[in-house]
Amino acid sequence: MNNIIDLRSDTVTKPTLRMREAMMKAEVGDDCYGEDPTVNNLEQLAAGMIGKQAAVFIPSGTMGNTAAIISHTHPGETIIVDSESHIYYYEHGNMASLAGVMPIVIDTQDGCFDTDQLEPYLQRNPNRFPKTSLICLENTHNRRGGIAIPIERMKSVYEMAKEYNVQVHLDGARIFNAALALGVEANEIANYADSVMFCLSKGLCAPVGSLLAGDEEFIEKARIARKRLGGAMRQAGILAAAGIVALTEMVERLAEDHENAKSLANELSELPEFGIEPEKVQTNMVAFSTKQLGISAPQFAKLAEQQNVKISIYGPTLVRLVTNKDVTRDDVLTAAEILIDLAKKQLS
Ligand code: TLP
Repeated sequence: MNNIIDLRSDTVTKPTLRMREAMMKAEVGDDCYGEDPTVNNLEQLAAGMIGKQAAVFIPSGTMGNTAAIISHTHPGETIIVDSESHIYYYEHGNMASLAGVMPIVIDTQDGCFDTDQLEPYLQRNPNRFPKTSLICLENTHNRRGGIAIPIERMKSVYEMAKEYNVQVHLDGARIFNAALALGVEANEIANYADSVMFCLSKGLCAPVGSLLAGDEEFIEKARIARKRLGGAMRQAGILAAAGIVALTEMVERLAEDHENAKSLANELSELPEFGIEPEKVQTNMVAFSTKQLGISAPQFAKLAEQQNVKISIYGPTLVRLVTNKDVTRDDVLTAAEILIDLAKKQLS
C-alpha cells in the first residue's frame, strides 16, 4: 500500500525525536503549585517571543481562547467576532456556555474588521445595549484560506478598540506562520492585541499545548479561568519540554510548509474547475471547490482517502489541504496528481 499523505491539518504532525528526548529528560514538578521548572521556562520563553509580560501553558487552543474570553469579559456582555473565525465557527459556543457572552458577528472581506464596521457597536449607549468588551482577531485566518492579516489592518482595529476602552484578543494559533508570511517577528503582530493565544501543536509539531500571553494581571485571571475549565495540569513539564523544542527549533521550518502549499496550489490550479488562485496562497493552506465537479466535499474527500490522500472538509463543496512537516514536496506533488485524476474522472 502507498504511503498515506495526510493533508487534513497541521495538527496531525507527530512530535520530533528531539521532542521525545526532551520529554523523557524533562524536570517536572506540580504546576498547580507553580513548581514545574519546565513549564515555567516554556511560559517565560513564550512571553518573551510574543512580547508580553507573561504567559500560561494551556492544553489546547480552544481552551486558550475560552480562557481569554472569560478573563476579558463578564456574563451578559458582547464580543465582536468575524463570521468565519475559529472562535465563532468551531468552538462549540464556549463563549456563550462558559463565558456567558454573546457574539456580534461581522462578515469581513479578509478576516479583519474595517473600523467603520466596528464603531457602531463600540459607541452604543451602555444603558440601552449590552456592553461590547472584546474584539477577537485571528491571524493567520484559518477559514479565510490561511491568509496573513497585514499588521496595518490589525493596528487600525487595535487603535479604535483603545479609543473605546475595549480589549483585543488574537487567536494566533498560527501566529508564526503569519509572521513568516508578513516578513515580521511574531511580537510585532502581537503588539496589536492585549492577549494572544498561539498553538505549539500545529505546524510546530508539539504533541499538545498552547500558550495564552498578555499582561501579568490578565494572566493571573487566565490561570483561574484555566483552572475552572479543568485545564490546570500537574507534572506538565513533560509536555512543556516538547513545547520548548517547538519554539526553539521548529519555527523556521514553517517556510517549507509555505513553499509546499504554493507548489500544491500551482499544481492543482492546472484544473480550472477547482477555482484555485495560487497567488492567494500565503501560508500552509490551500482550499478548493468541488462544486464544478458536481460532487460534494465529503464525497470528494472520501474518494481521495481511497487513494490514500486525506483532506479536510470545509463546507458543503469546499475542501482544505494543509501542508505540514510529515508531508514532503514529493508527497505534495503526488497528492496533486491523484486529486487532479479524481476530478477529471468526475468531469468525464
Ligand atoms: N483548528 C483545527 C480545526 O479545529 C479546524 C484545524 O485543523 O485547523 N484557532 C485556530 C485558528 C485553529 O485553527 C484551531 C484548530 C484552534 C484555534 C483550536 O486549537 P485546538 O485544536 O488546539 O483546540
